[in-house]
Amino acid sequence: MLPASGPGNCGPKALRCCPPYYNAHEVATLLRSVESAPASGPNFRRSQEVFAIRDVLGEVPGLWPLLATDALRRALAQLFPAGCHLTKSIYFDKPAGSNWLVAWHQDLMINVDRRANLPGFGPWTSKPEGISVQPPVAVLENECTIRIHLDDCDATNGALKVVPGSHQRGVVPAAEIAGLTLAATSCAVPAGGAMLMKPLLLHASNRSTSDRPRRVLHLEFASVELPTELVWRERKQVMQ
Ligand SMILES: O=C(O)CCC(=O)C(=O)O
Repeated sequence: MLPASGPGNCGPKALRCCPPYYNAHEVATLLRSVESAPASGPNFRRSQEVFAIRDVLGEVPGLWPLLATDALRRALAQLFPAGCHLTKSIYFDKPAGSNWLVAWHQDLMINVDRRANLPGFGPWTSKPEGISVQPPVAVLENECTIRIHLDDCDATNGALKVVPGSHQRGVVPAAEIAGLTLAATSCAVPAGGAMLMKPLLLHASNRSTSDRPRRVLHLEFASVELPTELVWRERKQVMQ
């Protein structure tokens, strides 16, 4: 893992773990807001092992004003000095003792409003919650994910494991992934802390062996625009 740095000092690396962005009161308020979600519809996935809300900012409109603190805005201004937009938001609750594990992967798909025949875009998927596509690698290289942790998180309750530097390899062929994961490291983050990573960073997470939950708000941001034929389905302009 790279050395810790403050939100005003997050450089253009694949991964940074920063001191808390949100204090205990703010974390409790964020959790109450998420818990107010209606919990039904195609964006909700609930089982014993995981509770996930896709497009959580759309499902819980009161969440963004709580998230958009000075600390988050400073971090975004450092990452995207010319401004940016949010492109995806997901809430993940990995409950205590959960058997949910996530295999090694890169985040290659973006959510869009329609299909379009565009060079460099594909494969496409259509799910009940909407259409997704793998864009050209330049789009993925531009994006940055901020994962806001709402519980103390370590290797026992599903901290992300990552392969440092793997974001610089473009789209990694499936056959090469296992060899690269020998260099993996686990990213512990305190409640209220944020983990910043590039979507092309290889990552995975283990089952929980802990009696503590691991709740995370996963937010993706970009400064590039898509071709005029396509719109990011969850696009939200970020005012800095
Ligand atoms: O939160 C996790 O454990 C994994 C989620 C993930 O890998 C993803 O959203 O791409």
